[in-house]
Amino acid sequence: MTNWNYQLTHFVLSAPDIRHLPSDTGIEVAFAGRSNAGKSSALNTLTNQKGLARTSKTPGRTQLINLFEVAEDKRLVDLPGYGYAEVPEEVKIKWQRALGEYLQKRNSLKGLVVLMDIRHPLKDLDQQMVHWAVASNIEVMILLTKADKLASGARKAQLNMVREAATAFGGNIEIEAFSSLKKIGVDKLRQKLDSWYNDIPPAVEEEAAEE
Ligand SMILES: Nc1nc2c(ncn2[C@@H]2O[C@H](COP(=O)(O)OP(=O)(O)O)[C@@H](O)[C@H]2O)c(=O)[nH]1
Ligand SMILES: [Mg+2]
Repeated sequence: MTNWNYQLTHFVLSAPDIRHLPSDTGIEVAFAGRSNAGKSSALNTLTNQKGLARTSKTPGRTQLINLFEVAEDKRLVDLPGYGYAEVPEEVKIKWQRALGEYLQKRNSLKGLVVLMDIRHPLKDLDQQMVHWAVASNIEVMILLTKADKLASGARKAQLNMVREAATAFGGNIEIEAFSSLKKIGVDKLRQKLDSWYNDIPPAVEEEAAEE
């Protein structure tokens, strides 16, 4: 199995919508989450590049789809954050539809990383994203971001709670605590991306052993 060098990731283009993405070949992994969930920070941490994906203290600023290349035909996609209160309802609905279409129709989309603030996980739109992905046979990893904001006991409790709740989605979803600030969960994320880019099928969940 190749261990991809995420440090070599470079920006390719920004697209106003999914129709403007480049050709649908190779393997694509998308990052999704509410505005301010820590998506851009996670991409910067993953790639060890401070300014690769812009981070902002003002939520909702990035309305473009940003596309990056890890290696030839291995892409990362930073989707616009959802759930930003000040975006007009009409725009929100349009974007949600486009997002659903992207998940359903993009052949190269292999995996979806859904980022949620560990203190406020599994909001409606987070759940919808995971549902869509599982229904479209796209593998999902959930990162509970800003894990540094919780003490280790509370962090584990949240992690267990979300792992328990996520069984309802089906589809063998890996869920990890993550912090860009404290570099928690970065190796887990890299391993998951490696497995997706190497096109390795997920481990089959074993039925409860007899003995
Ligand atoms: N404490 C802490 N703050 C973070 C972390 N990751 C991101 N943030 C902060 O959360 C805010 C939003 O981060 P950003 O990456 O721009 O979120 P995005 O909107 O999902 O791309 C910024 O103020 C970041 O500094 C983290 O791991 N720990
Ligand atoms: Mg961002």
